[in-house]
This record gives sequence, structure tokens and C-alpha cells, in this order.
Amino acid sequence: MTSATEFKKSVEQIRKEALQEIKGANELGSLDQVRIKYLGRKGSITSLLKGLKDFSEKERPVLGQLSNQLKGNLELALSTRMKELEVAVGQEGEFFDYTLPGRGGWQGKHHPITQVNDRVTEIFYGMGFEIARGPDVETDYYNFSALNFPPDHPARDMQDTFYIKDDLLLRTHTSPVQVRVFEKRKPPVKIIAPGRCYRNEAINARSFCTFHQVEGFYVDTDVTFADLKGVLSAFVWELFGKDVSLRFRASFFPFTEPSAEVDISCVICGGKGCGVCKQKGWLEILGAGMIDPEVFKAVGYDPEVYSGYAFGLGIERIAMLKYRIDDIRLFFENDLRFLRQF
Ligand code: FA5
Repeated sequence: MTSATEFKKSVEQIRKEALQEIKGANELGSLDQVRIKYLGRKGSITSLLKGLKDFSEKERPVLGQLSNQLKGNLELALSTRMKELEVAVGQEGEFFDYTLPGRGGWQGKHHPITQVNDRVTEIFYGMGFEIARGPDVETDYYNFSALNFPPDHPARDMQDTFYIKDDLLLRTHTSPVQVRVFEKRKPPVKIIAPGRCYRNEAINARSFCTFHQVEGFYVDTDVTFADLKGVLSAFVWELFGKDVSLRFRASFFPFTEPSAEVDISCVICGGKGCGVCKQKGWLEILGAGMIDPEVFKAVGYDPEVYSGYAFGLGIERIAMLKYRIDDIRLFFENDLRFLRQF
């Protein structure tokens, strides 16, 4: 058994030798060998620490402290020397091309739906429409009653609704913004209202439970269906190009009369028929019509004096055509591999 004095001598001896070897190591490999020799599992310091158990309780703390100090000293010396050698390798051993372009981080972008929404809004803004907004949580009155959906009328089933309370719901379309604007302003009003809508519908490749619409409406003393056709044609040609044709199909909405659904010739196949347009050559993009006199009566506009048109288009459907996306769900999954493509 070694005495405490001998133990202290060994500590100093190891310190001296190890520091010399660390200083003398000229490359990272040999420095690591030194580390293993002293601090490795079978290294000198490890066996020194193991030997502590043979000393008395009085001696052990002092000798333990000495050993730990030695360990700390050597670890510091090793890491200092390692940094020196690494710098040397970087300067002499490796070629570093400072002209290489840096690796940039990912640049944040607007969501494709926001991009299409902004583009649609911009086109109508350029045609003299002001922008208005309404709340996502609506009352039954604005979403249905004021838009000439009578209570318990089957037309309400056209839009499956998420109800919050009897009278409170998540808006199923952006048309309630018409009523909110009409209540506050006298004609002429020429407005677009972009916003989010919600429907308690079965989800599939073309329909989701939440989506975005842009509502447009113009009320003045002599607005005609020809004005509606003109403004929608200008919009479609601006967004998809002049080669695209429009088709107005008779339809029904309680708040417009006459009503139409508007199709455009398929932007994928040019109208010949393909999988996206289901061989029809046409794709529906919006609902529209002349505002029903009943809506004017509900807001105090005289239907004998004023006339107006309204339309509501689905942003996701437009985005699907613009970017040739065959499943609406991709817009809501937040998969970065998808989003980074826009
Ligand atoms: C309406 O919502 C009417 N408010 C549109 C309107 C406004 C008509 C003004 C007349 C005057 P519709 O339910 O057809 O109509 O929806 C309009 C558009 O919203 C559709 O053409 C479609 O592009 C989009 N849309 C409707 N439901 C969904 C859904 N579940 N998922 C994605 N887009 C949808």
C-alpha cells in the first residue's frame, strides 16, 4: 500500500509528464493518445482515483481533491492544445474557398392561398373595387335571413352550417358582408370582401370544411348583367390569360335573381376534356347574379331605384387551377415540402 506522501508524489509526477506530452503532441491523433493514456478508462488518473479507497477517511478527501484538480488541469490543457491544432489544420492542411456562396437559411413566404387571394384582390382593386371585411362568426340574420333564406327553407341546406348557438354560426360564405356594408352605406358601393368560410361538409379532393372566398358586389342606379359579365371576363383574362373562355350557366341563389354559375374553359386541357375537368372541358369557379330586390328591402335600399350585381369565388379552387393542384387538402396540411414550391 502506498503512503499519502507517495500518492502526492505520483500526482505531481503525472502532472509533469502529461503536460509535457500534451505540449509535445503535434497532431490531433497523437493528442488523443495522450488523453487516453491519462484520462482513459485504464489511464493513470483513473487508476489513481481507484486507489483512493485504500486510504483512511481522514486522508481520502485531501488526496481526492488533489486528484480531481489534476484531472481538471489536464482536461483544460488537452482542450487548449486541441483548439491550437485544429486552427493549424484549418490554416495549413485544408483549402477553404472563401468565394463559395454561403448556405442561406430558408426564406419565409406567403402561403399559396394568401398569394392567390392577394392577386385576386389586386385585380379587382385595379378595377375600382374597395376592400371590406366581415366577421367569421356571424349571426343567422346576416348569413341567411337578410340574404333572403327564409327560416326552415331548404335553401339553407345548400350550405351545411357549423352552429355555435341557435343564432350564432361560422359564416358559410362571404355574402353576409354585402348586408353589413349596405346597412352602413348608400349606393354607389363597389366592394370586394375576401375572407374565410366554414362548411360542415364531407371533405374530399375538391371540398374542405374551411376555405376562402372573395365576394364582389356593385350597386348603383343602372347596373346590369352586362356589367357583371364584363367585370368577370376582365378578371378571368387578367388571371388566366386571354385564351380562356367563360360560360354563364343558369343557377339559383336566394339572394340573386337571375343567378348564374360561371365556368371557365379548362386551363389544363384548353377545353378538349381531361381528368381535371372530368372530360367536360369546363371548370366552375364562382357563383354570381343580380342582387335580389328582397335583399335591398332588408337593408332599406329602394329596388325601384337601385340595381346591383354580386359574385362569390372560391380562392382554393382558383389556386388549384392556377398551380394545377389536384387535392384541396394539400393547402391545409402545412407540409413544408409542398409549401416551399410556391
Ligand atoms: C356561395 O357561397 C355564394 N355566396 C356565392 C355567390 C355570391 C353567389 C354572390 C351569388 C352572388 P357557392 O356555395 O357555390 O356559392 O360557393 C361559391 C364558391 O365557393 C364555389 O364556386 C367554390 O369555388 C367555393 N366553395 C364552396 N364550397 C367549398 C368547399 N367546401 N371547399 C372549397 N371551396 C368551396
